[in-house]
Amino acid sequence: MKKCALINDLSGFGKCSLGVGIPIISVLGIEAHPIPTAVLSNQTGYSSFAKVDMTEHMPAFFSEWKKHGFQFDGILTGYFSDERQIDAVLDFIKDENALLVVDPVMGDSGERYKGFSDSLCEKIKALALSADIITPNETELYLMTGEKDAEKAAEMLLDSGIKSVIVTGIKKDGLIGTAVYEKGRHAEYFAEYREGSFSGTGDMLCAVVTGKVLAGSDVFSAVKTATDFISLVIKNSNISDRNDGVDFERYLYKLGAENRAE
Ligand code: PXL
Repeated sequence: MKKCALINDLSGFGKCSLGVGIPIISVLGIEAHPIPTAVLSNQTGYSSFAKVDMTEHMPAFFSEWKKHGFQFDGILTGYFSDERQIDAVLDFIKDENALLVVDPVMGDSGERYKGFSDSLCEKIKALALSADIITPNETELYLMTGEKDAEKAAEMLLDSGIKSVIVTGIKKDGLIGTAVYEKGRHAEYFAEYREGSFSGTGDMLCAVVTGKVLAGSDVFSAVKTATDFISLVIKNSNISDRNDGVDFERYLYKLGAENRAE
């Protein structure tokens, strides 16, 4: 089976990051191998949380993986809380020949997330520039390029060698969508918009895209599957607090059905 390393936080409440990445990658028929960047009682959107930072442990975890000769077809990265975590990842990927998907988690709605310093954002950008696929939202696209026009920003990133730039959370005419830019090809996929933003849906998008691409899809159809899946989940979720996340578990079987082994 194909193997994907998932480098992200583990939040015990507020379905997101590894909590959604592991089941989604698994149901798509790809082995999920997590390394947590942090372990949290609950994600940081709630009014308080407890956190164990994994920065000091990550190099040893990667060394063990190397020592055992574990090899990966894909590597998906998400939330980082410390620049040294990214140094550890950059060191790990230098002799891996894997598809690298980077969700450059830095901010949203025009603002950086709490605790994301200039130097951390620069490191995230450096990692993203070595990726095959990135999944920024519009704020992160701007933070990466300083360019307000999405198409021009995506072009700049493609010129630096990224193969696919997937821009999430684009709102247009009461719809919400995802744009995909590759050299010479561009498409947008829209779905019904439900007011609000919901924890973990960005993490779901990059997990679906990574899993589908590793399973053999092209990036455009992978993004269409991801957009349709998230739209279906949001529409059918009973949400009282946006921090809790969405009810994706009930629809995992749909992703699985597309990839069922005979
Ligand atoms: O993508 C959602 C997410 C993931 N991980 C952590 C978070 C959040 C959202 O706030 O705090 C730690």
